[in-house]
Amino acid sequence: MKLTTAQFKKDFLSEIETLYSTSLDDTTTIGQFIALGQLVRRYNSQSWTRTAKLYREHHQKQVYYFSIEFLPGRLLASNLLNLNLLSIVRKGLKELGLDFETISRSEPDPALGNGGLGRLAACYMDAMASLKIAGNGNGIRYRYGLFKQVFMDGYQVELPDDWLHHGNVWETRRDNKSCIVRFGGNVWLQPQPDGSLQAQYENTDDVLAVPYDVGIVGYHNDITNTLRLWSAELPPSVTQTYYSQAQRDRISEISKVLYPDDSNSAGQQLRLRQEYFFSSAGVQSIVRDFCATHHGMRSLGKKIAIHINDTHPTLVIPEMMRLLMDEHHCSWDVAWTLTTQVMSYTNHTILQEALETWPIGMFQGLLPRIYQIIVEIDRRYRAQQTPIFGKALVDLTAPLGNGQVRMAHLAVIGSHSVNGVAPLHTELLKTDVLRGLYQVYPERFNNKTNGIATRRWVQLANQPLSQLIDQTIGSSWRRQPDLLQTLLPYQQDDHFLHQLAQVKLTNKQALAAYVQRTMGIKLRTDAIYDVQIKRLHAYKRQLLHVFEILREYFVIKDHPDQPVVPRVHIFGAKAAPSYHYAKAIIKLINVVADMVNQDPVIGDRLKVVFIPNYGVSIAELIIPAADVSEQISTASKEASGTSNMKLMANGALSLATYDGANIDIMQAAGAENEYPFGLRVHEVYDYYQRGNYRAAAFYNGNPELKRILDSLINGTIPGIPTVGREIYDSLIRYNDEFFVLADYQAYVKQQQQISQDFQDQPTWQQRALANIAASGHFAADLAVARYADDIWQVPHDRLN
Ligand code: GPK
Repeated sequence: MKLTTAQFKKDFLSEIETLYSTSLDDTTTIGQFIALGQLVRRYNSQSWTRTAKLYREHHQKQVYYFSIEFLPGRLLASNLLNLNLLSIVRKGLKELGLDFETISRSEPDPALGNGGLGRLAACYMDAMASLKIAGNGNGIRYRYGLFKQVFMDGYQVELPDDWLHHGNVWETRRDNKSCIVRFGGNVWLQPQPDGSLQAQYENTDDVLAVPYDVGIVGYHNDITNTLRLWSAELPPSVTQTYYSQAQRDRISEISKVLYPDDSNSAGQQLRLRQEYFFSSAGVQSIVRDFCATHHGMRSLGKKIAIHINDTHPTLVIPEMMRLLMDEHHCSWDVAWTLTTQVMSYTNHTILQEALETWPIGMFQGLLPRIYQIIVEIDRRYRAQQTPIFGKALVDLTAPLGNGQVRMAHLAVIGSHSVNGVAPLHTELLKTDVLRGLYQVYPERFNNKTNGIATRRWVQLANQPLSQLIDQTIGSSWRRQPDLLQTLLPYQQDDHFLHQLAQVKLTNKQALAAYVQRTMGIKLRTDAIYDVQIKRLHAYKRQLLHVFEILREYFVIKDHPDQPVVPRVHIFGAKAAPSYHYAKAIIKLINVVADMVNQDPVIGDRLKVVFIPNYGVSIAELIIPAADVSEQISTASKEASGTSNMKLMANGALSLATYDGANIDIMQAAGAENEYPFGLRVHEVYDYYQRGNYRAAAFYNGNPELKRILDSLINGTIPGIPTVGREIYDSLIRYNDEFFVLADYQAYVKQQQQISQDFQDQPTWQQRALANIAASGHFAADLAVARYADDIWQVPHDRLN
């Protein structure tokens, strides 16, 4: 939009005046943020209204992305970037004596997700708007986000994340779009005079779902899509006063907190209530909107696409069936055809414990009508497929089995498309996790490799790099990230490589300043910044990284006078509060960090920083400063990874196993520009099949490794008698489930290679550039365009 600096200043001051009835110098930073947010909303309000109208008038097919997690990050800067107002606002504020970055940092970062899955959903929202796809998000407005992490005595402590304390400037409550979601009670089918059956309910627990809409601004295209987040409230009723406190609590609990357990199927009833709550409210509002503009249901499949992001929203399938049959009087067959036309599903993990199942007893009690529908889906599936595939396979793959409702099976059976998130992952879905269903529906399976919002992760997070790229190849890459390829010839340009090194230095200085200010640790900026940022999970093997730190520590202690290439090891990770082992590793990292950081012999040659409360905003600070990207999961376990893509786009070289999208990064940027190592998937599977993995053999066969492991239990690392023993036992006594010891030697070899290679800065920067240049490959815009073409069948802008 068009705006002068003078106009902006005038508008901003008047916003302050309207909101606070006082002058600018009498406001707080958060107050200034809220005023600025309101103003940006006002600037964008026509676009939001117009977008909705445009889609309606053109009868554009709508995509609804259902996700129990969204991690949008702070929105002020990204909205301004997309509205093309960032530099005007920055300049205007400066003229008013204010600093944009300071104001921006006061914005709460909504932690409505755990990790990769939730951030992916947010990157895709941004991409849909930027591609002019009529894309809507559908999720939960958690009153409290993922816990705030602090360390006390090195242990993780969880504090509530009161992100709505000052309200949320970006949201609009829409009471007129509320709907009722029913739980529990009794249900029966009542024959009607016309012979049809009508579902009757009694004694249900009703919850009012109220939507809060957040505008998602497209990049320089005057499009604003909607992310709809549902909040659970008491239904309006004359008898409202008779709700007992217990009933009130049960209702408000539904949208109170995000489940902090990621990659783990939480068995709790509340989780199932959350899942049905946002699935039902979302589908009801979709069908209501659809009916307002269409006659009958016939064209539903052509006008609506519903995407199921992991299994949590799978109940959209029986819920759509319920609405079509019970409220719109479709036959089963018509309803089923429409439902499967509309639905598509993405799987994000092969970990068994993350595949959701619900005990039938609990499910039936909580969702009796939905359960009836699932029973019928199950019955028909068995009747149809048994003659073709036999009873054994059908038992294995049906929606109901072993006394459980199996969400992944229901999602595959009720969708027309099932995708994994990297080629290897999709292959493992076909051959392992969902192989039975792949036999039944081979045509449904496809791959959609994950992507990242380059706008946030490069343009906003790394402005020094973005400016250098602009100066070098012009600014078209900002719309078409694949143009980053044209940077590759600058591998031969010494001046450019020098500037690239300067950019990295600037970013390291910014991170070092943050670490100094918040943790009191002083970091050298000429060290290798070796970064591992992701959820704390055994399969992601932060432990392997700790072993490398201990190895480096012992090298210096043994040979204090020998020169070493300085390193800074940086961690960011939250552990699920109930994940005992992950919390033990957090304690270990913190203890090792103290031991190393305080040792005068070590000095500034080796530092370890575990930055607390990792999330989107801290990632934006760490990623641009990274030299080395640790992507060291056990081969087969990381479905894709997305921090690997963000780090490469910022010029970090991957130290990576042959897992998930690491493989694709190596292909795109050239393996010679990364540090691959470790077991391949087939070797991991061979160990499983043969049962011949012996962790102790690696321990006994490698004195260096033995010394490291022994240091966990012999007092070398002080203050971890229990934690150290527990970790030691997991490796030796319980035979190292994730093959940490098997990969140790190959990992260390690459780490040593890194120390050597880093000293040749021109060559290192050439390789960093190869990564940046190849990163366009992983732009979310491209990934979403593939979803649009292959799965949702919706039109979109071309990226040129
Ligand atoms: C996968 F199953 C899950 C989950 O519950 N949470 C989550 O963040 C991640 N994921 C995968 O672990 C990553 O490999 C992947 O890149 C990400 O989802 C997005 O697909």
